[in-house]
Amino acid sequence: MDLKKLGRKVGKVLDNAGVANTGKHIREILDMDFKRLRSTVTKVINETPIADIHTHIYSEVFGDLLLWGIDELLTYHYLVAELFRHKPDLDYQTYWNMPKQKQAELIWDELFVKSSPISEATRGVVTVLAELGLDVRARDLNKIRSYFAQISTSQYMDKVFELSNIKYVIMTNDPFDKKEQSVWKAAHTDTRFKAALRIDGLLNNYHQNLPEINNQGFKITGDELDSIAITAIRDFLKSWIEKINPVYIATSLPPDFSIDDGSPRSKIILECVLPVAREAHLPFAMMIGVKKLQNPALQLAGDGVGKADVDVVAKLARDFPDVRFLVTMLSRENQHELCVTARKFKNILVFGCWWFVNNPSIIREITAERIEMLGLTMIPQHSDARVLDQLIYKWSHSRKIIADILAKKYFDITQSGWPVTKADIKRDVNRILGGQLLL
Ligand code: HDL
Ligand code: ZN
Repeated sequence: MDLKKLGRKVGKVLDNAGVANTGKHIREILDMDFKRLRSTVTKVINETPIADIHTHIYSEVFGDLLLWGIDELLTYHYLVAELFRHKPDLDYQTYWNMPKQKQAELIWDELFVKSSPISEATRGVVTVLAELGLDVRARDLNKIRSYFAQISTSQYMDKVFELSNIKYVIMTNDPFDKKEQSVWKAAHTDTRFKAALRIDGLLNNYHQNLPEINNQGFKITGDELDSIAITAIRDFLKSWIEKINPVYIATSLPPDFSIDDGSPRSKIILECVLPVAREAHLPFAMMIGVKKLQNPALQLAGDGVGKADVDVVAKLARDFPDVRFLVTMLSRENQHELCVTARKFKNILVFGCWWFVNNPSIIREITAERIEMLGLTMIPQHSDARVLDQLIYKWSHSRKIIADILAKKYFDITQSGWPVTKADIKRDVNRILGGQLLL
């Protein structure tokens, strides 16, 4: 007898025996075939307000650091890279010298009119326009522009947060960015935006940013990382933690990142960042595997990817058991090893499908192996949105994939008779996507 029939029989017997509700419960559970189960998981995921733990968007108070609207969507660096593949004869500097509107028109023409927008980044623009309810059949960019021209920044921000059902986003805040510095002098009150202290400038460009550290009042003379410098850098970090109240401290790191190479980066991580993070009870987020400016002519679009040594993550987690490490890696080849390493160290929290692995085919693979190895102790996704509107598509695309994988995993256990109720699914989804794991 198949499981469903058995479940109905058992349910009836229990009903007749007056065992309150159990029969109904069992029938409800066993009746949840995969389609029903998936639609329940999808509904729960869509209804769960998401904590988006890594983005490059800003609240309104940050002024023109906040990017939004169709021309910003079209000139997103992912699409710039794709434009040059469509127009290899286009000179890089000619493009960079164009006004943004002209850049957007060129990208629209090449990637959306003369070709089908089926790459993940072009598809994303189509998803945004569809979810805004815009008619794109005419493929008329100026008609689309007219929608954005008639809505204010704050109205649009409310709309984007509503459509994408985001609880809050965590920004990427750079202590070396002059524009940001002026903002932090005033109060910053939009609770939909939390801060992250991004210290690439300190770790990956220390000597270049030494003057700025001095300008901010943390006196370091000479290039040596002596005790005075170490103290000054700790104070620099503490002052920014005080100023912006970050959820975590973060940095990106190259594929060849090593912690025992005696470099300024290693010394600053070991003697400044981790002791300050421990004292402030802040996680340290390492985003590992980016080859900065592999093609400098592409500027922001010029970064590449490389396989990194996951042993460095294990060593740091082992040597600093009282510091929490958020880790995401850029190379698809690093994902399985990172999951295994996270099984060895409880202070590693794996998160997101970052950048070049933020594509449906790879999100699917990574999310399945993370659930299989880490269960519900990982954060499956962040958006990495650079343009406000991208919250809509990055989460619409990822929610569908995560719902499908989760449904399959729930279905597997229901097939073995394990009860999975809507309450279970809500609890689990809120845990991995609602920000609980970061608390
Ligand atoms: O270092 C990072 O945070 C990366 O996400 C880069 O900002 C990258 O340019 C990006 O936007 N990736 O999606
Ligand atoms: Zn990012």
